[in-house]
Amino acid sequence: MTTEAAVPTEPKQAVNWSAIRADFPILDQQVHGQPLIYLDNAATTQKPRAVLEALRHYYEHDNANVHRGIHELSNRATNALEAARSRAAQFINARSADEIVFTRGTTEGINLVAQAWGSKHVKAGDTILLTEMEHHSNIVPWQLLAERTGAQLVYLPVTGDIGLLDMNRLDECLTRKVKLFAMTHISNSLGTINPVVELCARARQLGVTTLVDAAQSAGHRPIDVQEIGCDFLVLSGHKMCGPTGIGVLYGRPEVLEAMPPYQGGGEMILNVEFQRSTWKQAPHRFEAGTPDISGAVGLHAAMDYLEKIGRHNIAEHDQELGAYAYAKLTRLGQGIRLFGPHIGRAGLVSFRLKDIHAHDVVTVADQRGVALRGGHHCNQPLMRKLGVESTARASFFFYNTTAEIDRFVEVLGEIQKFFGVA
Ligand code: C6P
Repeated sequence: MTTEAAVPTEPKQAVNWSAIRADFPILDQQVHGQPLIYLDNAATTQKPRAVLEALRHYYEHDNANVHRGIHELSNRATNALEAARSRAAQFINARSADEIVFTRGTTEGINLVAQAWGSKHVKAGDTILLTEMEHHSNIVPWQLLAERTGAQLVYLPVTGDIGLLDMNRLDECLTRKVKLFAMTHISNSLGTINPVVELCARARQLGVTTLVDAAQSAGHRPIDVQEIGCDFLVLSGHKMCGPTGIGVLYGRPEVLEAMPPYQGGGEMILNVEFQRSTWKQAPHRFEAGTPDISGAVGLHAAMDYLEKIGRHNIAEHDQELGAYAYAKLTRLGQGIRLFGPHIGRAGLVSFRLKDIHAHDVVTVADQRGVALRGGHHCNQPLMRKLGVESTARASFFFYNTTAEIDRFVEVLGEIQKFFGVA
């Protein structure tokens, strides 16, 4: 089994998806005189009113700096930040709020681990194992660490066009020399859902530390760090209905507590003298300076919102939209090349329309109101492996509809005709 397409089952509830769509004011507009069809959700998702209102309420009533004052507003702001931390712990089934570090997003979470954990545990001759489908955020920080320490990077291969991890090569790559195995949960270019439970279990058997990049999964399916069995997990709030600038790093408490600080400054210290300082315990040790308090408040509201819809429902709907789009796109015939697995895929589809540049596809689609993304999607090594420099990508969220997908496919048909590649 190479994908984890199945989502843990729960009693099915009927969800009124069109009522939910109405929670997102930005979707109700025209772009270039056409109704907006927003299919760039892997880059960032739109925000429901509940999140916008939480941000507004915070700034209208509670705004102050945290952990510093003993005045009422400062206490409220501190409580709001710590309530968001507890909410995040619950959202990913961490055992305690102390396992949650607020970051700017997935990228900063990985950099934090590469610097703080990596500088202590990785040395010359060690190996860091990644997969060939990693985002640059889960490659470059490890390259920087490898340059500093003399460690080596090894990549678990992806199988050609199908875009699954080649599990037959796992034993060869996951050896006792590996210090850390960092893997994406869902590929932002292929839509592959990786078997992170199995990968983490295999790593654990060898005492290898694991990091799961949940940037593309946290808003789309239930996440349970205890079930996954990872040491670290990172996510971005803005990809799951929350504001930009806030994210979460989960760390197993023993692992976090043994890590030196990431950045120095206010908030993370116990005592400072002219020549040396002592640090607070995790997670505060890793949060130097004023945190993104309003971001945490918005993320709290986003998590509540997603939970209210039900993440099992979201996951199911996501996969239905992905499968629907994939099936419709295959009908475009020889003129289209689709990337990633045929079945068990997440709600995004990458493709190329023969030799038409992805940016041309995206530009023409935009003129028709359809927001896509084109480029290497911060997956340059993967693109090279696939033999392309870029793809166009449509990525869905629960507020998208099959009617929007129909229109998107129709627009691609028009583009094919226009460029004569049908
Ligand atoms: N992908 C896209 O695909 P930040 O920018 O820190 O919020 O997230 C970085 C990141 C890390 N891992 C994966 C798997 C990702 O998909 C992303 C962000 C966006 O459009 C931007 S390239």
